Amino acid sequence: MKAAVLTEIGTEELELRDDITTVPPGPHEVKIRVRASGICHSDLSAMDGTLPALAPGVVGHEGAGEVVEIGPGVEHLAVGDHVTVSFVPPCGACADCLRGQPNLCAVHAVAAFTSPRFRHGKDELFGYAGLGTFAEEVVVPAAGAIRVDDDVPFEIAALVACGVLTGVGAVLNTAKVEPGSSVAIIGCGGVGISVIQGARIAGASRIVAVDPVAAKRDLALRFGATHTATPEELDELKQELTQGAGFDYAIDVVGLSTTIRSAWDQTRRGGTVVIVGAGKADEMVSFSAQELFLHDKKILGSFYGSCHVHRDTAKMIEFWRAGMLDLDGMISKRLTFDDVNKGLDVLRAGNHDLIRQVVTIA
Ligand code: CXF
Ligand code: ZN
Repeated sequence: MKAAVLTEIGTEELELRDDITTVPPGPHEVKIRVRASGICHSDLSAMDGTLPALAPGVVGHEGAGEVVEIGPGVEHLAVGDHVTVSFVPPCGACADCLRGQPNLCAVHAVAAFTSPRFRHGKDELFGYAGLGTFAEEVVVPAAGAIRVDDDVPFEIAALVACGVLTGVGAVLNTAKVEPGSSVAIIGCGGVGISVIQGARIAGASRIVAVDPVAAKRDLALRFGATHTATPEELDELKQELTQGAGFDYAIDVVGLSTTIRSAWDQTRRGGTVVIVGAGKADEMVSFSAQELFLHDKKILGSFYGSCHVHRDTAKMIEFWRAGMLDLDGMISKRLTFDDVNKGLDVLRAGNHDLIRQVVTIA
């Protein structure tokens, strides 16, 4: 089958091969025919070493498709089911799952991340984040295949699997934004736009979209932002909208020390700073000991939108059906498998007006 292979960390171009196979589905695993996969910034971060990844491997982690084979012991899925795939399949029984934080479940995620999922002749390949959705088929833990209704287009379902759960989840689950509040969002890519939509769903009255790229600020307005600013203009807007006090919430969707520090600076005393951006392991951010206690701000990390993936995938689809979440509008471009590298290049360039590029696979 076809698969886009990262031969080595640091390589910019994926090798498009047509002679890759998956491992066979083992107990409690399923094989999925991938139909669509979003190109997420974390795929680039895997390729350039910003986020941990193993090579050689197949990249892609925001996908949806159809169940084609069921391993022993799988009861809740059948061949033909439409599913999204999750990079954190909740085991349902570990301490994280039991305390209600299934987004932190390491049981399947670590195993899937570190054990080969594909083969090329005698060589074994990993699947990025335990997935590898830039391939015609993937084998995943059954707990990480999330059923969606047959009428949901695969492209729409794919977006939910990473960016939408991460962004909308950060607002509803992590920050628990209250109606009438003010929210600043720093970074307006696919996840940032999802945060903006989440803020609108939560009933925020002022939604400030911050991005250096004019085209992205314009897009943000279409998805619910009430105001926009470049990073340089943000202080003045804070002054104008909050009399200098700061926003109730500031959400970083970039993951740089400068943007995280800016999120802190833009938040009012007693407000909430949320870190969604997937930053580097050695990128350090400074806060003074005094400001940390004096300002009574809450700093919340948000991994995978603090989501309960089964509950919240269904919830995102309901928001979409109700016209509350514009997912169709987030798909800026449909690419074929052969254009995966082009899509990655466009995302790498950064100064574009695309929200999500979706690769339609088969
Ligand atoms: C990432 C986080 C690290 C594993 C892959 C997915 N999140 C969003 O892209
Ligand atoms: Zn992602």
